[in-house]
Amino acid sequence: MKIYGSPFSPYARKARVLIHEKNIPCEYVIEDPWPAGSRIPAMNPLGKVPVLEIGPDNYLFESAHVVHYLDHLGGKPLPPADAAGYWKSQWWQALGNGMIDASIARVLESRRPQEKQMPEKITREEARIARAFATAAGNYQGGQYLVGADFSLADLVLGVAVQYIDIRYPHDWRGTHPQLRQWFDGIAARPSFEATLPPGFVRP
Ligand SMILES: N[C@@H](CCC(=O)N[C@@H](CS)C(=O)NCC(=O)O)C(=O)O
Repeated sequence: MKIYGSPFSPYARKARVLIHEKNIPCEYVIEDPWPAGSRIPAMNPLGKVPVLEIGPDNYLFESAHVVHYLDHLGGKPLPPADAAGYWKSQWWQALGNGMIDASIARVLESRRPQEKQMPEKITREEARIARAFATAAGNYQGGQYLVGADFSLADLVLGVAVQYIDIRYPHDWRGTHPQLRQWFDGIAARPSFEATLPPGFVRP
């Protein structure tokens, strides 16, 4: 099995963190989706990473789908197993995925030539991110993990989202939501997070 991704992609990083957490035998292949000669569109018609190669000419794409597949390999998905916990975890994952989408949209807009940028688009994405942080802080109940007593996909997805914001949109969310910092520091220190950091990034 192979996972195709790029080192800064938070979508690919979700899969890479999970592969590390579950010790899944899977080769990491760095492939940039942006250049004209990229191999990604041949594997994923949408032209985006991550792509998971699960067999000859057999590819999965869309990070949520890839994460779901990896989590169910071997029949032992991460907890929580109970329905209430499962849906709570899904809620956190939706929040984290939305934060990633907003952060990417903000970055892409800010990389356009100055004269083509829409400041209101950047402001809108930043407002989305600020509301998501406030919602996360309001729903966090303390403790090491977001749902139940174990590391779950809720921690994985929100952790990747928050760290991507540290990388691409550094701002003082810790000052506004100090309780979230307590949770995040524990997640960011996990070997799976450390091992998948983009090159050159040093945790604040
Ligand atoms: N919804 C997709 C988004 C993936 C995505 O946008 N990946 C970015 C890298 S961070 C990409 O490959 N972009 C290339 C492009 O938009 O052409 C997912 O969750 O997998």
